[in-house]
Amino acid sequence: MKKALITGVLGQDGAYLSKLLLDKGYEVWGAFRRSSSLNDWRLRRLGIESRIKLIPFELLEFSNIVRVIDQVKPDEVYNLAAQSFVGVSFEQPIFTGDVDGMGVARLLEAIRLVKPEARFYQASTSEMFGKIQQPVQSETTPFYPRSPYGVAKLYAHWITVNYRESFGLHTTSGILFNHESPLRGIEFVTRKITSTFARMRRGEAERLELGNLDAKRDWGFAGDYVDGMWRMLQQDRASDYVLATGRTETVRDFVRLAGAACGYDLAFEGQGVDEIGIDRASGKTLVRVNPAFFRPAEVDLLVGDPSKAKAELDWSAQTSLEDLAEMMVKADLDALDRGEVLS
Ligand code: NDP
Ligand code: GDR
Repeated sequence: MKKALITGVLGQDGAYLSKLLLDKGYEVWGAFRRSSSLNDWRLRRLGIESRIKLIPFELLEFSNIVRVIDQVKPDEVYNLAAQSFVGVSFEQPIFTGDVDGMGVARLLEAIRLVKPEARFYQASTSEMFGKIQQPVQSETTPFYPRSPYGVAKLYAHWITVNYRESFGLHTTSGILFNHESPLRGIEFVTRKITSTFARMRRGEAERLELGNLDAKRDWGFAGDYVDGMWRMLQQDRASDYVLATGRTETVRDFVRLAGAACGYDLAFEGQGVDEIGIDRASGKTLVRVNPAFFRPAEVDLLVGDPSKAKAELDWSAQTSLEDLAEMMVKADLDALDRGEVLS
């Protein structure tokens, strides 16, 4: 039985990857950041909380990382832990750099010292492309990150490549474009949109306030993307791969799709901070722009080219954006109907 160590196991991807690996017969060790209460709602939602061996883990603490690697002796390590919110990284750049950048050096160094034959996956991101150098981004596109998060992740990407080239470790950097699901954190734009529309439908919210509606993202379903992570670590030779759908839409488009999935037919009027979204049936203004949600620097357009992953991993995204929006809205409505507070 193979042993996998998943850091960030209580996050969106950690939950889906745990389920995938358990279904494949792995022994799954879930490394989580200790807090006053265990926030394992995602594992419970997937019904897998009792099948994972949870182990406290902190990317800031080298001694803890060494002990965890020594105790688990994993065959595969998936490093999904991070301060993953781009907006927050502008307010917490040093912390973000320490966790998302140096944390990866700590983890790689611990693996090199204690279990160098373990295979390693690093959760890299399309945010590393940032200010667009090429209209479609692939593994060979130059990087130009636009946030402290993107900068920290770029360090993590290169240290992952460097440990492969310097020490012969089996290290892989998965450059993943945005992927969403009903388990997405509620501050990220897709889930903020679906959860707010669901709460509106149930009379719990009046309005959806957003920042930049023009940003374009390549959004896929997280359940598809964790399968790509696993496929990367099954390759004899480690390499780096983009996972993406190849389709890009604006935040406004996603608002329209999620609104439709919730029974709202939205028309947009006005421009910039004065733009509003009106429900055609009721005439009510449901969506407003709030400048507080704009970022100091924005990534305007992301669209990935997943052809290397298709050719070498036989991986492709399986879920359309329409289906994804519908799945997320439905899950939020169902959770409200069960009396849950959305988180
Ligand atoms: P989440 O934010 O849902 O999960 C990240 C997890 O990391 C959280 O459980 C968090 O713990 C944990 N964590 C944060 N800081 C530390 C720390 N110092 N030590 C240990 N654990 C820590 O992210 P996702 O699941 O969405 O993403 C997984 C990874 O993939 C992240 O690294 C993200 O940056 C990257 N990524 C995500 C993409 C996406 O679209 N989802 C796209 C590309 C890359 P806590 O619950 O305590 O906060
Ligand atoms: P992103 O995701 O920054 O791409 O990072 P997010 O959903 O936060 O933003 C996407 C785009 O939407 C715009 N936007 C808003 N964003 C949020 N969160 N809230 C708003 O109200 C809002 N209004 C408009 C943003 O400006 C942005 O352009 C995600 C994270 O999962 C990262 O960890 C990951 O690396 C990347 O995806 C790929």
